[in-house]
Amino acid sequence: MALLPILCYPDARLHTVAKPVLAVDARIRKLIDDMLETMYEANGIGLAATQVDVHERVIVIDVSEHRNEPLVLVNPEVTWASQDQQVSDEGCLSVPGIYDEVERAAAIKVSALDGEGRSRTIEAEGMLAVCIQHEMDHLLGKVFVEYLSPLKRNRIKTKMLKARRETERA
Ligand code: K1U
Ligand code: ZN
Repeated sequence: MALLPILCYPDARLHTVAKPVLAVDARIRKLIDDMLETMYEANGIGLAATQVDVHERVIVIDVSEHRNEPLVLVNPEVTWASQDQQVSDEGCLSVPGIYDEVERAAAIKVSALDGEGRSRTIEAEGMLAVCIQHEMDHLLGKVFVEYLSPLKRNRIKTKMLKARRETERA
């Protein structure tokens, strides 16, 4: 397994639309293993392939208390979303240190392949529903800060660029 570098906002590569996975083969299984290791090491509850600069439809999630229930979704598609919305605080490993409220469907049904290429259907609500929608946005090239006002987004962009310059100087 290997730790993968995570792209940081603002980075044009985060806006790439991911392509469907054609086969869950050894290459994709290695990507999944590396993404899980990277997510756990970063203390995240999810990670999309886009964030590690791989533009294929793969996400990994673990919202369990003991961090021992990995969920792998390959080629995920939302088949149903509730009319009910919920507002939650979101963060993103690609936008470190920034948390803000986003409104999303409260419950969803998703079809996907698992890490072995088997079809499965997931019914999600609460944090799992939030996380799946956040990660699926990444696969469409969308970062959660795009739900915020242009003023907030520009402040975040400026803060991230300043932090990047300071890291480069150190
Ligand atoms: O970068 C990512 O896509 C992972 C992201 C997932 C996520 C967190 C919160 C709401 C929606 C999606 C994270 O794991 S950020 C770090 C984190 O563990 C966290 C942050 C805020 C609330 C809960 C967890
Ligand atoms: Zn994210």
